[in-house]
Amino acid sequence: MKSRRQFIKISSLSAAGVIFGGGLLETFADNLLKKNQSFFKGPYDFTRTPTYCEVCFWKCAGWVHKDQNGRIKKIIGNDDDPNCNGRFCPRGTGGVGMYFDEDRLKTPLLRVEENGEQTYREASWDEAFEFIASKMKQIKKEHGPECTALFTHGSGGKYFGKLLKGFGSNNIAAPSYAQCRGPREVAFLATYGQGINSPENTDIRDTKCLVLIGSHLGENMHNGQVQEMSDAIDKGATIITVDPRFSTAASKSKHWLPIKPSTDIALLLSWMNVIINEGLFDKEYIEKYAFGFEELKAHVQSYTPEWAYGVTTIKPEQIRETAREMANAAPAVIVHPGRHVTWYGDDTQRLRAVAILNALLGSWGRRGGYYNPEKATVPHFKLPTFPKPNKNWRNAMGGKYELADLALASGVCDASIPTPEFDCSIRGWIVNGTNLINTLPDQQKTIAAMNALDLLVVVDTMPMEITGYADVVLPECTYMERYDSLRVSQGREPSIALRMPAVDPLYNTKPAYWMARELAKKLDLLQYFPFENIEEEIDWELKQVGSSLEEMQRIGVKRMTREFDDLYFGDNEDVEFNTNTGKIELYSTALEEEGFDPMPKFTQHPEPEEGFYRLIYGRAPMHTFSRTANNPNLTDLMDENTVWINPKVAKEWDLTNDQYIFLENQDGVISDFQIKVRVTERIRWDSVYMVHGFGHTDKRMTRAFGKGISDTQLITNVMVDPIMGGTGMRGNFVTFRLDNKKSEV
Ligand SMILES: Nc1nc2c(c(=O)[nH]1)N[C@H]1C(S)=C(S)[C@@H](COP(=O)(O)OP(=O)(O)OC[C@H]3O[C@@H](n4cnc5c(=O)[nH]c(N)nc54)[C@H](O)[C@@H]3O)O[C@H]1N2
Ligand SMILES: Nc1nc2c(c(=O)[nH]1)N[C@H]1C(S)=C(S)[C@@H](COP(=O)(O)OP(=O)(O)OC[C@H]3O[C@@H](n4cnc5c(=O)[nH]c(N)nc54)[C@H](O)[C@@H]3O)O[C@H]1N2
Ligand code: SF4
Ligand SMILES: [Mo]
Repeated sequence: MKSRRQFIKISSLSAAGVIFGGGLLETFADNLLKKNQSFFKGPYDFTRTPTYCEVCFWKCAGWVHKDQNGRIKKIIGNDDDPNCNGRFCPRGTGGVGMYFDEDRLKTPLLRVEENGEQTYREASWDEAFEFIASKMKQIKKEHGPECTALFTHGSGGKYFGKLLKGFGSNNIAAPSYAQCRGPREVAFLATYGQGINSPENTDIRDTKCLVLIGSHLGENMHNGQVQEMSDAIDKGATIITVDPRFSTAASKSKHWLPIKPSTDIALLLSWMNVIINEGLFDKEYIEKYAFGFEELKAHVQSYTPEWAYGVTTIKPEQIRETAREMANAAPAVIVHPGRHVTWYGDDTQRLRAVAILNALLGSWGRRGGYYNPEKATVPHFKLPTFPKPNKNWRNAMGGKYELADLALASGVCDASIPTPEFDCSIRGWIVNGTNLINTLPDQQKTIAAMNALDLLVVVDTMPMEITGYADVVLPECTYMERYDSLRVSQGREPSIALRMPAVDPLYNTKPAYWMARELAKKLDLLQYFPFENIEEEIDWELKQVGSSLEEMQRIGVKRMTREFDDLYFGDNEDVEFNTNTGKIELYSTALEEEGFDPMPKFTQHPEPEEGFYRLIYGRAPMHTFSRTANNPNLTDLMDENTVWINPKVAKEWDLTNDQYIFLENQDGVISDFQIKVRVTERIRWDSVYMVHGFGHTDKRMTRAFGKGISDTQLITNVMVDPIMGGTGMRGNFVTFRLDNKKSEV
């Protein structure tokens, strides 16, 4: 028998720091040393310096360790950090590979034409900034400052955001909203008047029953959650996993419900049916806190387990048994809200169903359910008021997506494509730390938008696909080589963490803060960057909360005490929810006002035609999206994705393990590269599965180029959520091409 601990590889794989610290790193370090003699000089004589991880957005705080020569050896977790409890996940441990990656961007690049061909030439920082500033001024003059936009996913977004707001635009979007958790935030806001945010306020540590709908914790390596799930399992919690694939989480579950993809709302509604009709809901809680129970009760009557069986393929007994299991554990039960929830376009309604189910079980505000998080208040230095933009991307949306509480990356992209109906004329993009080509679905649309631009600036650390479309490429140094703004996390208790450079930046790379400030100088916007450098700004902020840069350099993480004693609701406590009715809205008045269903309904989605299979995707424990695909340490652990195919299907197609094939989608798009077949019972016969982030097309990434295939390339059908504009990406179907695609072209 495998020990349950084996699944959560965080603690054991952290020791992999030692493995990385051996041969591979050493070779890289020595090669670098030969090429770049100054690389371990610098003012930092600490042998360990604090940082927080930038490999994913859990932002674990840790220590970068160096040897006596000042060479980076490893990164390990900071014991005081509530996000990681001293343990990094494999990606965080392997993060040092981002620093050592010899394919990194090394110097600013400018697009030029040579002999009628477009190419890049190396440029000085001043030349690059001069070019950007003059283009931005031109856009401002011809179209208005609002015709610029920022796409960002990562620390630098704060500084470029300030620059853009100062310039006069609020088109600032991150893919972590409309391509990720947006529908969840809107659904929980509509229900509880409060979003989930990050890190999620799920009290997994103390739960007795955790229901995972798609959320593939264990492959989704969001650190604190995975650790808590492991602890909960050790304490005997029941795990129920709903997934068409036998995920790692499913393998640790008492119940695996291999649902037919796209039918989750049916299951959720029938669970409500059982819980209400069998009287298993939390009567006092519903009476005291909820609005619209009678309407909900009437609404779910037709959604019986027998009905749901026909839709979901999950047996009625299993639906009843799992519903009872949840109610037994209540209120210490979590129907997990998920994170990447943009699946089928009705995602806000699916997440509403999740939120309502939690309310019936009385888990919101209860130990083992959802706790009330707190965040430290760290004041920012008061800046002059930003100019008020006269328009933004929303003007191109014709009044749609009013309930989106953040900008849509896909919306800004759409608003950049001139159309006869509406020319929003966004003409300039700054793209910081997001590989839009692999991040936004419908690549052709992204490319069309970029082709219409007058200016495309890309700030990145690696020569990712997106850099190949830029007019100017600005190479950022990695997170181990820079300061960034303080990490101010929400949690059971508030905490702040510092990131400081462990070493000087390699090559001619610079931090985003410096870039934004230099650009501000050229655009006469220095009033928004009153501090000469980021250290001064951080020190000022820290002093407002009784700490200092000097203290944080020593401790890395500061845990604060909660201001309010309201982690959970008190017994029978009166609670005012931030909704129209002041109650938990089982029946949403806000959705009704906007013309949407006040309670979630099931709608049937298209199914694959004969010979096609639904394309579903997810994460691997050792990679983050496409950002780690060239990381020497992590490619060592996994260097390509595979396509999971059910044995029944493999037999029909005569496919065998490890065979390489092309995939073709419903719109005739054929993958650029081939993918290795993995025949496995762990996937339903109507779907195929792959890990997102592979199939890179830029040759400058020598380890990632041509390895595996890109799910994004095959996502041409986008199911847009009418409520908030999220881009549902799981309505795509693929078939197999066993021929050699190239010989046909
Ligand atoms: N290692 C690693 N961890 C990560 C990340 C990473 O890149 N690498 N990224 C982080 C980020 S930003 C996010 S948003 C999260 C995403 O991670 P989650 O929010 O946990 O995952 P999802 O993308 O919702 O779900 C992927 C799972 O959904 C299943 N699935 C597919 N279709 C359906 C369906 O119709 N119904 C059901 N019930 N299940 C279905 C797939 O089989 C797969 O197991 O992961 C985070 N953690
Ligand atoms: N097809 C498909 N699309 C998806 C998803 C999916 O599963 N499948 N997942 C969605 C989700 S949940 C999310 S959150 C988004 C994630 O979307 P992104 O965050 O855009 O994902 P990445 O592909 O990792 O792109 C990150 C980029 O940042 C660069 N980078 C890394 N470190 C730094 C740094 O320190 N500074 C700078 N300036 N750049 C840096 C990397 O080199 C890379 O180009 O994608 C969404 N899109
Ligand atoms: S979960 Fe892993 S990759 Fe994400 S921040 Fe933490 S250590 Fe880094
Ligand atoms: Mo995400």
